[in-house]
Amino acid sequence: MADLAATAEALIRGDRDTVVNLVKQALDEGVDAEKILDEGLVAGMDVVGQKFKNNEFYVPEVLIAARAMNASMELLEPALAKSGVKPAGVVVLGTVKGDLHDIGKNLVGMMLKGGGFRVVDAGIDVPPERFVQLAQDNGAQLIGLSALLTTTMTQMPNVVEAVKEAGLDVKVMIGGAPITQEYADEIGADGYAPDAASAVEMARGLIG
Ligand code: B1M
Repeated sequence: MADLAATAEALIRGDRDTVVNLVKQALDEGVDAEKILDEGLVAGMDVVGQKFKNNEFYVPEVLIAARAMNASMELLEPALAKSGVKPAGVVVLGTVKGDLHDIGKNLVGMMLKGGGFRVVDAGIDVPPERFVQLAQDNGAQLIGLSALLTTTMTQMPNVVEAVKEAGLDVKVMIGGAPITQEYADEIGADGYAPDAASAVEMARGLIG
C-alpha cells in the first residue's frame, strides 16, 4: 500500500532513492498524482521549509531534500499533465540587474516548486524589462526579485515601476540579505520574505 506519510518523511531526510521508489509504487497502485504531490512531496517540503526557518536545517539539507523532490517530480509530471492539474501559480524569479548572486534565489525557486508553483527562472543580472517580458510570456501572477548587494537592491523599485508602466496585474515579492519589510513598503513591493520557506507562504498569500 502506498504510504504518502512515509514519502514525506523520506523527503525530509533527503533520502532520494526511497522517495522515488515510494512515488513509483504509489503511481503503480493508481494513487492520484495530485494526492501524491500534495500529501507526499509538498507536505514534506513544507516541513523542510519550517525546519530551515527555525535553524534546525541549513542550506545543504534543503538542497538535498530539493534534489529528492526534483527527481520525484520527473516521475509525477507526466501524470499531473494528463490529469490537467494546474500549478499553484506561475512565478518569474530572478536576481536583479547588476547582481550575480544566485544561491538564495535558487533555494527560493526550489522551495516554490516544492510548494506546487511553476517557476520561470529568469537567472541573474536581470533588467526590469526582462522580468516584465517573462511575466507576460508565461502568464505569471508573481515576480520574485532577489538582491544581495546594497548597490543592486536599488534596482527593485525599477521593476515595480516597469510592472506598473506595462499595466500588468502581477504582484512583486522581494527578498535577499539586505532587504527588509520597511524597504518593501518604501518601494511599493507587494511582499517581502526573509527566507525561502517564508517566500512560499508569502507567494501563497499574494496569489491567493
Ligand atoms: Co558576494 N557579497 N559579492 N559573492 N557574497 C555578499 C552578499 C557580501 C555580504 C559579503 C561581505 O562583504 N560580507 C557583500 C555585499 C555587501 C553589501 O552590499 N552590503 C558581497 C560583495 C561585496 C560581493 C562583490 C561586490 C565582491 C567583489 O567582487 N568585490 C561581488 C559582486 C558580484 C555581483 O553580484 N555583481 C560578489 C561576488 C560573490 C560571488 C560570485 C563570489 C559569490 C556568489 C556566488 C553565487 O551566488 N553563485 C558570493 C557569495 C557566495 C557571497 C556570500 C558569501 C554568500 C551569499 C549566499 O549565497 N548566501 C555573501 C556573504 C554572506 O551572506 N555571508 C556575499 C546563502 C544564501 C542561501 O542566502 O542569498 O541571503 P541569501 O538568500 C536567503 C535569503 O536572503 C532569502 O532566502 C534565501 C534562503 O533563505 N532570499 C529571498 C534571497 N532571495 C530572496 C527572494 C525572495 C525571498 C527571499 O523573494 C523573491
